[in-house]
Amino acid sequence: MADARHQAQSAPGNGRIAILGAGSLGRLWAALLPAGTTTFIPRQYGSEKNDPGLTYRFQDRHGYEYPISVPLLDWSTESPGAVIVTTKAGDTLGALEANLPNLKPSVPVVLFQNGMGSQQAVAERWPDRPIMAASTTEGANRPDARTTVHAGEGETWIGALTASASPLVAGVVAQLNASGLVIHEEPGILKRLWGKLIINAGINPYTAILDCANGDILDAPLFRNTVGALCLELVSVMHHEGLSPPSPEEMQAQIEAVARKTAKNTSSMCSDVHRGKPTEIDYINGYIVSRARAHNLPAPVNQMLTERVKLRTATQQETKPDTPGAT
Ligand code: KPL
Repeated sequence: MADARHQAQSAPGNGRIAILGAGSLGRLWAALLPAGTTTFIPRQYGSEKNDPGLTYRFQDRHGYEYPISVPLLDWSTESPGAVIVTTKAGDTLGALEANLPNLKPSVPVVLFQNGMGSQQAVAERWPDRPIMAASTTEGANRPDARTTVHAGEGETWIGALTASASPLVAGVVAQLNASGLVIHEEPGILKRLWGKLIINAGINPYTAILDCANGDILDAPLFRNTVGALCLELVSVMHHEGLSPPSPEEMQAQIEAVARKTAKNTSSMCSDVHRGKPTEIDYINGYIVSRARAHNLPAPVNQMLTERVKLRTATQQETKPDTPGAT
């Protein structure tokens, strides 16, 4: 069944939205924004290079499945109105280095990366560009290479990381609202990103190490024996970063509540390990370790989780050298 939004071609006023990163989240936005208003930015050296566009099947929240076709951006003939970046945290800086020279300096760039550190690196690299960060709880996955599923309804918050982005946030939110998703302007985006970082730091590494669904960590001795100390480390780092963290008990309750609510989900990190892909551990627990070091604080639990996830990735890559997968 075709979605009504895709029947009507809407003409964007000030350029289409270009999406950098054709993984689950990038495909979710491309499927839900009105047809004709998005393009994918082609990879520099990819199989997509000479393709006219990207075609896949999309399953919406009601279980309806329909085909989506999104053209590839041709930088020589088109100037996008905004860029949304849905690459993995570790790929973001390189992907932007390759593409930003083509983009007008006044065009907003919205970063959708998990964890922390990649957003700051981009804002520091291009301080004069309008750079924004987004935090989202929308869930999407790709059960196979041709299908993208909108797996969980959530909300998205967008806020400015650089000064020139501040006056443009409302316009970007209005543009993305055409997706039908719930999107908010967020003046305190860093606090929001830290909120998500806490959840990811408290769930993702455990699922990757234990090779289990989110809910299964709750009774695992590794989680039970270390989550209290993990929260103490997080609280201490957040204090030193000038943020107002919740109490360690509240933080643990938040982590456990999300693990319970998403009990059957496979976390993004567990799924990366399965597919033999690099994880985002350096931008989650690894980021906490580096901020702890900067403040001369100990972070042994975050350190242990970071090392164990890296070990899992290395072992998996040895046993599964040719895992096919998504971007
Ligand atoms: O955001 C997530 C992830 O998988 O990265 C959680 C909250 C753990 C849900 O799966």
